[in-house]
Amino acid sequence: MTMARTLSPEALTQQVEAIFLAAGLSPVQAGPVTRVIVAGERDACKSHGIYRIEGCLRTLKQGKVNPDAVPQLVRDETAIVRVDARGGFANAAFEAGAPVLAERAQALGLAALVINDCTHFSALWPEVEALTAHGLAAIAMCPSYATVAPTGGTKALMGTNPLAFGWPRAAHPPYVFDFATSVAARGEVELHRIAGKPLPEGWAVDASGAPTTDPAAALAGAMLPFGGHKGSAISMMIELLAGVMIGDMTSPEALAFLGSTATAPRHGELIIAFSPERFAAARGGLDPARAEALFDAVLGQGARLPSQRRFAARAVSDALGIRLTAEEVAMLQRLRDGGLSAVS
Ligand code: NDP
Ligand code: PYC
Repeated sequence: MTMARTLSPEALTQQVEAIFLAAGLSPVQAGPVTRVIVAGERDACKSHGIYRIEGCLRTLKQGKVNPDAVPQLVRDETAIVRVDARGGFANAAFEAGAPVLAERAQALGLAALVINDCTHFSALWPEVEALTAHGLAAIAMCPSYATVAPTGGTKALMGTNPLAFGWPRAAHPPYVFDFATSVAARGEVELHRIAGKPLPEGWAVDASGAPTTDPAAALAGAMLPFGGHKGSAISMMIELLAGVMIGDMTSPEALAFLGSTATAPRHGELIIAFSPERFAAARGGLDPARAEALFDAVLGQGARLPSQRRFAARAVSDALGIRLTAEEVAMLQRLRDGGLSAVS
């Protein structure tokens, strides 16, 4: 019988990378994909942790991702850094472009990284967090595939379109938020379906447009935007900036291209980095204490900062290891032993 286990982040990294390499991902692709999945599991972000391995393998099995892609960086002296992911996962493309994005943002005050032609399944907080480590503020966004109805409508049009923001802090972990512009990530709906749990009300409508708490009916219907018309508009902004503007697929186009939501979506991503020092230079320079006063005021009311739960989970994982359920241990074993043939 398989038992629950606790693994160090390093041990889990080895296991996950071995699964991807054995399944045929090149080291260029397997390393960054493994890093983002293990970071999600370590930080208790279950909707983008090891549960995503099977979806990545399915995407590979169905030939929807290029396992050998070597991201191609196009660098000039402008503020726009471009990486052609060449049909590989976004994570390798981000790792290829991030150092140049950081250097450009520090030199120019702001710069953007455009990733084109990537397969995207992951959380965005690792990316904005990586940029805060360079002393930069950052915004990241991408479309997905059409699974979310606009407010007032009932048919899937936009994606769950994540939006992440990071702000660097000298003496604390950065201020980071990262959320789907749907009420929750689609991965959360999947996890409710797998656990046999109903959804909270207000998350989704079924295929006929009626409200539903049944995860399967929600997956066949449409999710709803967060915050009504406001989330709906932000989601559309992401379609425009990180789809139309960067010359890549919008969520309905990504769904039409793939034909289903069974594999990870193919589209682009936009990441914008800002140098707070450069912006503040003409106004007497940056005073980070003013940002800290805002954060303290939040905490002073008994509220918490976004990512506070995540950083606390990370501290526990780093000190005590990552706790995996018996089902999760069995899933890793099944994928390690069976490779692509273990994936439906
Ligand atoms: P959540 O609603 O779980 O969390 C959103 C953010 O809000 C987090 O930064 C979280 O911090 C913070 N937060 C939650 N509760 C509070 C609170 N009470 N006070 C202050 N802050 C709070 O995320 P979603 O389900 O919307 O998204 C999950 C992930 O899915 C994201 O990482 C996103 O990037 C990813 N995603 C990826 C997509 C893709 O196409 N690649 C598509 C859609 C989503 P904390 O983590 O500390 O709880
Ligand atoms: O959880 O909504 C989601 C999602 C879509 C693509 C990757 N994650």
